[in-house]
Amino acid sequence: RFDKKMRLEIIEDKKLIGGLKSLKRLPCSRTPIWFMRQAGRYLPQYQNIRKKHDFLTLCKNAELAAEVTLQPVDFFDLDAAIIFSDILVVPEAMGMELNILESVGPIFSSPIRTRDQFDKLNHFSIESKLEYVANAIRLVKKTLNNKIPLIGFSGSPWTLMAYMVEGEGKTNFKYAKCLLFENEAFSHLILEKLSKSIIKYLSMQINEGVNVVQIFDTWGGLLTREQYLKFSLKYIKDIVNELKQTFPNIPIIVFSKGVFLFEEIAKIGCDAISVDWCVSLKEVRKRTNDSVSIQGNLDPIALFTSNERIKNEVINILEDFGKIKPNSGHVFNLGHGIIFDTPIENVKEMVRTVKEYSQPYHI
Ligand code: 1CP
Repeated sequence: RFDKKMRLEIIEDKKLIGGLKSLKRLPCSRTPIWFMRQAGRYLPQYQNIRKKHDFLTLCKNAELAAEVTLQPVDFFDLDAAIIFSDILVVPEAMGMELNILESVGPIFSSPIRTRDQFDKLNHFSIESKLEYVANAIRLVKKTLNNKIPLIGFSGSPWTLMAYMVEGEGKTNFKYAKCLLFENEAFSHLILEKLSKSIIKYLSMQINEGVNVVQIFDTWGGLLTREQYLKFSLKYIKDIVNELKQTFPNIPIIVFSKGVFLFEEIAKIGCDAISVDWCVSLKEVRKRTNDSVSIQGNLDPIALFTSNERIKNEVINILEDFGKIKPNSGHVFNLGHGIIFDTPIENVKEMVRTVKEYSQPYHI
């Protein structure tokens, strides 16, 4: 006998589209594929639009953001769309001036180094500032018509703090890391406030229709084990707990790049762990005991090699994960974002190989 909530969950599961089944560790006919930064500069279609508008304009214009979101989905026939935006729109909405410079990457002109600077930020109502993301989500959802899931996302509190304190990405994050070493109380205050904003932001995305959320903890791997648990994973866990209370059916993917504490991550209640190419999927699977789905993990550089090599590397990853038993799940992905000059023919080869060769791994 099932109670009402369980019955609803089962009905929900019946309606699930491919990629969502994998994230929920339900049987599916082949391994789904989508990839980090699938919308972007390696696509000529994106370049065409980007020539006319700068990056933040693209993010803030719902029609353009929706169009760019759908470009890779249509072109490669992918199993999920990822809403076009950036993790840094959250600090931008809090009042930090953001510039995304060609070849340099994102820069905040006035990084946060003091309590006074931090207090001046907007810690409330960032949802209204980020309404453009809601508008883009609504547009994309309409076009997708529930054929494939839409993935929403946010940076983790630590990764956003790293950019906010440092001011830019291409560094060793010495200001941000020194703050963790030297002023724990202030660090926790920042992380606490960011967590609250992220919960609101992701809740808004889910209410607008995203089917999955991913938390990008790109800079988790810069921390010691103890720091990672205390300053990064703790806050990701708070976010997961809070979201699960309101949205128990929305899968949550956690990507802590360069962090190998898979047992600890699997325990926070997320549905999937995204991993980079430095680990074996078999090992991650064994260590997490199939309690989460696993996303990964082709090295984006592999996409600069020959078609034959790409095919071999993709098959190696499918083989490394092994047979998908009931209660296990694999989503094929890159181990990090696709590189801006990746040849699109090679991306096609990766997608084709996953679709053609993954079926026998599903019983
Ligand atoms: O298709 C998709 O995946 C959606 C688009 C997306 C996502 C998920 C973009 C567009 N950015 C992100 C996430 C993001 N942004 C992360 C987490 C994932 C990861 O580690 O790659 C991070 C760390 C950022 C920060 C950021 N924004 C960078 C990283 C490099 C650095 O120097 O720190 C860069 C280059 C940006 C700008 C950006 N964001 C997205 C695009 C397409 C671009 C390039 C802008 C352009 O068109 O010139």
